[in-house]
Amino acid sequence: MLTKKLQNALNEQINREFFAEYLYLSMSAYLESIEMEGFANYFNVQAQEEHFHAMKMFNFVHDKGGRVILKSLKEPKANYSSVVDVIEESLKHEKYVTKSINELMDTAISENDHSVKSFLQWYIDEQVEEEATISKLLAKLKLIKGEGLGLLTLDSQLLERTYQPGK
Ligand code: OFO
Repeated sequence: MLTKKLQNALNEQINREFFAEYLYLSMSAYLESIEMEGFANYFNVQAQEEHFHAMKMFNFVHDKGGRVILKSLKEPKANYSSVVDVIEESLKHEKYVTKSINELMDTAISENDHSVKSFLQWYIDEQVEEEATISKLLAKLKLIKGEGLGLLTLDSQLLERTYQPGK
C-alpha cells in the first residue's frame, strides 16, 4: 500500500506528465503553423513519450493498490516567437520536471517506500536523457543561428524521428 502522502505526490506527477504531453502537442501545433514539419514531428513524438510516462505511473499506482485521481490540465501556451523560443521553453520545462521527480524521490525516501524508489529511478534516468537531447538540439540551433538553410536541414532530419515504445 502507498501512504497517503506518496499517493498524492504520485497523482501530482501523473498530472505533470499529462500536462507535458499537452504542452508538447501545443508546441507541435505551433511548429506546424510555421511550416516546421520536422520540429513539429519531434514534439509529436515527445508528446507520445510523455503520455507513456503518465500511463506508466498511472498503472504503477494501481499495482500498488492505490487510487489515481486525475486533475484538470492547465491551458498550454499556444504561441511562440521562433523555433529557438520553443526549444528553450521545452528545456526549461524538462528542468522543472526533473526537479519535481527529484522531489518525488525525496518523498519516497522519507516515507521509506523501497518499491516507489526503485520505480522512480527509471524517471530519474529518463530525465537525464531528455535534458541532454534537448540541450544538444538547442546548441545546434544556436550554431546555425536558428535560421536559413541550416534550420531547414535540421527540420528535415527531425522528420525521421519516430516513437520508440517504452520510452
Ligand atoms: Fe516525462 O519526461 Fe519529459 O517531461
